[in-house]
Order: sequence, then C-alpha cells, then structure tokens
Amino acid sequence: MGYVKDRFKEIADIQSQEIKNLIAQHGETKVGDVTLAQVYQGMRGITGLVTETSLLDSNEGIRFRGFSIPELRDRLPKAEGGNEPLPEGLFYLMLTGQVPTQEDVEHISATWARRSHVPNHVFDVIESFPVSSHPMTQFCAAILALQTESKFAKAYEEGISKKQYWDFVYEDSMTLIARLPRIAAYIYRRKYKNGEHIQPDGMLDWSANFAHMLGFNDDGFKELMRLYLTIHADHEGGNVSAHATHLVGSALSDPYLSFTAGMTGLAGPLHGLANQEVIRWIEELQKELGTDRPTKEQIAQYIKDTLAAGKVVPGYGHAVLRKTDPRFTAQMEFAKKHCPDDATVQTVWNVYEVAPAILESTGKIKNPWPNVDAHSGSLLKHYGLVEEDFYTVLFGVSRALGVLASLCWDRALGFPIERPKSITTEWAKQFVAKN
Ligand code: FAM
Repeated sequence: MGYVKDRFKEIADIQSQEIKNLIAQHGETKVGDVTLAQVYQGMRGITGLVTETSLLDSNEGIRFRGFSIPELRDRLPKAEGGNEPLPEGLFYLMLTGQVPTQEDVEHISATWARRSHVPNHVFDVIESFPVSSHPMTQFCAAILALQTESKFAKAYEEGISKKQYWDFVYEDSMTLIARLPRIAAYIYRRKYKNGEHIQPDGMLDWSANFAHMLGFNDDGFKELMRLYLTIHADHEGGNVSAHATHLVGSALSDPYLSFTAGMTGLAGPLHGLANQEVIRWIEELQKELGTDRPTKEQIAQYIKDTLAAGKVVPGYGHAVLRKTDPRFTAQMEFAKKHCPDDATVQTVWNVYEVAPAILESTGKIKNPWPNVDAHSGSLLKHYGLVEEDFYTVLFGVSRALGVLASLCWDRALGFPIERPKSITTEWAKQFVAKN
C-alpha cells in the first residue's frame, strides 16, 4: 500500500499548508449568516463543515473531486470486460484528488483482498444475535466487534505524536474497508441462505468478490455492484452518515468506532433505510392492486393515499438536492441497458413520471424529485437479491469509501474536536427580545 499512502500524505501536506495560509489571510471572512429558523430546523443550509472528498450542488447533484457521476463512469478504470467504474478507483480519487491509473486501482484491489480476513470473534458476535435481527443491527455490531483490531487505538494508548494520527487512521480505514464485504455477505448468507457461507475469491475485484460471497455470480450483478458501490460512496459531509463518522472521529475515536456511528445513522428510514422502504412501498402497491404492473393512474392514487395517511413517499425528496438525483439517473441508464422490461423497474419509472407533480402540488415538499434510493431496490430485485431489509447494508459498505477517505483527511489536516454551540428556547426568546 506504500505508494498510495505516500502520495496521499504528500498531497495532504500541501493542502494543510494551503489551509493554514487561507485561515491566516482570510480567517475572519464570513461565509454566511445563521437564522433562528435554521438553528431549529436541522441546520439546513448552514456552512459549517469541510469535507474534501465530494461537493453537492443542489441542481447538478454530487461531484467527487470535481467529477460528476457520468464523468466518473467514463473516466474511472473498469474491470476486464466491464463497463462500470471500479469503486477502488473512486476511493483513490477521493483520497488523493487524482484520477487513478488501472495499476493504482489494481493495487488497491490487491491490498483489500490481502487484508480481508475477518477474525473469528466478529462472526461469534454476529451469531449471538437472533437471526431475525435487522441486518443493519448485525452489521453495526460486527463493525464494533472489529474494533479490537484498531491500530490507531493501540498506538494512541502507547502515546503517539499528533503528527502520526493520520497514518494509523489510514491503516485502520484500509483494513476496515477490506473486511466489510465479508462481514456483509456473512450476515446475508446467515439470515437468508441457511448460513451456507461462501469463501472469498482473492482474484476478484472488491465488488465482484462481494457479489460472489453474497452468492450472485451473474456478470450483470457484478457490474451492478461496481456501479452501486461507486455511486453510494459519498454525498459531501453534512448527511447523517458522513457527519456522524466525522463527528465521532473528531473525538479521536478510531475508524471502527467512528464508522459504527455513521452506520447507525444510515440505518434510519429518512436516510439509508429509505431504499428498503421504497421497495416495500412498491410491493405493497403491487399487492394491493393485484398486479405487478400498476397503471400511472393507480400509482398517482397510491401516492395521494400515502400522503393522506401522513406518511412520506420513500425515495423522493432531499435536504439539499432540488432536481432528479444523478445517482437515480445512472441507475436508470443501467436498467435501460440491462433490464428494461422488468416489472418493478418499469413501476419505478412510472412513479417517476407521476410523483413529482403530486409532491410539488402539496406546496411544502421542497424537492419533489427522486433520490438515489428510489431506483436501487428494483435493480437488486431484478437480479434476485429480493431481501429488501438487507439493502441498507449494501449502502453502508459503499458509504465506507467516502466517510473513511474523509476521516483520513480529517486527521491528516489536524482538524479539532467538533463542538458547535447549542441554545435553549429561553435563550432564543431573550435574544430576540433584545434584538
Ligand atoms: N413524502 C412526503 N412528504 C415529504 C417528502 C416525501 N418524500 N419529502 C419531504 N416531505 C415533507 C417533510 O416531511 C416536511 O413535512 P413537515 O413540514 O410536515 O414536517 C416537508 O415536506 C418539508 O420537508 P423538506 O424541507 O422538503 O425535506 P427535509 O429536508 O426536511 O427532509 C428528506 C429531506 C429526505 C428526509 C425527506 O424528503 C424525506 O423524508 N424523503 C423520504 C425519505 C427518503 O427518501 N429519504 C432518503 C434520502 C436519501 F437521499 C438518503 O439519505 N439516502
């Protein structure tokens, strides 16, 4: 791993100096004002974090180090015979800011394959849960169990210098990412396939090996995994999973502890669990009407009923985005190529045709357009991964790439403990009375 790590450190040192200069020269420059409404309403729109790996534009969608999703699909190295980007390449890009060569990507693939061995006690922890436990609960517990392996925690206990933090955080992050597919696949096979586990194949890339361990050897599914694990990796720093990882990491909790925090946040239905909710919502619709191909009129009524019942339409809306999520579009393109006639995929497309106007007409939903979760379940289902409560685990494996690359940056840049100011309503009332 030597050279990727050295390259990262070299680039991070330059960036660190630039930040010092920026703060020295412009540290007092205001980047925004904060209103009382923002303080009460989820800090929406407040600029308060630095996340180097990606930046979200509300109309354009996500850019990873300046590259949009279509650009990444075009430029990142591919597996032999494949058309979708290898997530190893995206990790390299997020970490270094540079587009990797095929060799860089193969190097990362090989490193992760080498480090993928999961210690037995982690499986014991998983086994101690009832099989009925939600896969995300088992996943979070397993990551926490892996914390016994933390090189950062050990080095900190031995008393390392602040200047070395990044090194151990980097090593832990690489090992953790390497092990996640094995853990996730273990949970899947335990819960849904009678515990018949499949050993890793170290010759495959990270995504293909994951697909293999899950039990899916179709080339189309491997391609889907490469795309899926790429597009879910990062969505700048303020979303719950990224922010939680960053926040906990700022207390110098090691990458295992920090990433567990991110994953418990991803497990919420307004965040990563939405992909499971979407497919359930569609299946309920299909069941209620007794057809797997409901008409647009029937879908429109179902959306109205969902809203009238005081529930959210899962897969629609976003705290930052104000247009169709390019991650949705990328999956739609994939589906057009690989499975355009699939009934659930077509239902997803029909929902897309009718939902925005209905959501818009409520006058309160700020973004009536689909997000990443609106499409992913239908693709997984098409290839036979039908157990929707597992979907968020896949999201989590991917999200590790972004939030752990960011954690490496946090420590390389020496970011301090995060500690924003909070107020009471009593304080707010007195403040407005005085102003
Ligand atoms: N269906 C029904 N109502 C919705 C809605 C939806 N899809 N999206 C927003 N609203 C409501 C929202 O609940 C709020 O209602 P109240 O004023 O009664 O509380 C109102 O519209 C204004 O909300 P907003 O400002 O437009 O959205 P927020 O920034 O507060 O919330 C989301 C953003 C994503 C939590 C919200 O759009 C939502 O609940 N969507 C459905 C769940 C979902 O798909 N989540 C996944 C997000 C995804 F990108 C991810 O993290 N993986």
